[in-house]
Amino acid sequence: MSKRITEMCPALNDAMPTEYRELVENGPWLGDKTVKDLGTFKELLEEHPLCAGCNLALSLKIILSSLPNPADTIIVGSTGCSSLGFMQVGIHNIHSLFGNQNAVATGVKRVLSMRFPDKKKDVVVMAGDGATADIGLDMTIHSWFRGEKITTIMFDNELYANTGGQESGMTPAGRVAYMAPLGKKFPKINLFEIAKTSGCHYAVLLTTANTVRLGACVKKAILLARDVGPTYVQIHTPCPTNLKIPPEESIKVAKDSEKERYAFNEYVSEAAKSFLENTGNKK
Ligand SMILES: Cc1ncc(C[n+]2csc(CCOP(=O)(O)OP(=O)(O)O)c2C)c(N)n1
Ligand SMILES: [Mg+2]
Repeated sequence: MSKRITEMCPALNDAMPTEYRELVENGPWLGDKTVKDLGTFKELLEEHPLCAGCNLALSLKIILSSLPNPADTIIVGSTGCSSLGFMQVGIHNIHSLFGNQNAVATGVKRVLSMRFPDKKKDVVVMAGDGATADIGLDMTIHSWFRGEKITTIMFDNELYANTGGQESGMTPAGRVAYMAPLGKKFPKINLFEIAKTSGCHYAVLLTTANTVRLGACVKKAILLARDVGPTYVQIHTPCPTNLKIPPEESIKVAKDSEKERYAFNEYVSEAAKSFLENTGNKK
């Protein structure tokens, strides 16, 4: 909830691991970091146990490097591949029961608003497609209906990767997976359109193909959630392990998908537009 929790007792300074000292002294705390600053500061997530070539891991690193105020950000995660990375993330994060992430985030946001009325605390949900659009759909949509000021980020690898490859509502029609050998019988859910009609003030569809744009959109989504209302970021994160993509080709797969069926699409509500205009953030 604040960088003070990360800071160490000066007497223990010499005893702390170098990694930790670097995070405290040169983490993304100062200034408004962007993807372009990567390499100049200590990242909130460096090593992680996700598979080689994982687009979700790449997105996670980009997102964590684009938080407008990491020291006052709380991430609410859910079970799935992304949850394996959160143990190594250097800011507050909560692992909620699978599917409950937007309900938990609602509670966290409301309590923080009461406890720190004069501070801006960002609550960001990060979860897979199964958690967001299948088992947690009720929690996701109802947080949007209620106008909760939280950002929901979905890592859309288009299946339940962590449990071995079952189909989800976000799996495209016809897709065969390790545990869905007959192929998906109906089309992919259009959660982007649902977000637009369920009270989100900002919704964006994108891939890992353009990391600078991904970082900028995440930042915008979090800033709009602070002051205007719910926001939604849907990132296509093709899974090399389940989709049998050679790790070195996984970015190419994301790039191709952006050209074909996962084209960049951004929705900004009228209220969000005027907020951006008034705050000079239009660009
Ligand atoms: C309440 C509950 N139901 C089911 C599970 C089993 N489970 C763990 S991970 C997972 C799949 C997650 O899929 P997704 O949200 O798409 O994330 P991914 O692993 O693809 O990143 C499931 C069903 C669970 N842990 N808890
Ligand atoms: Mg998934």
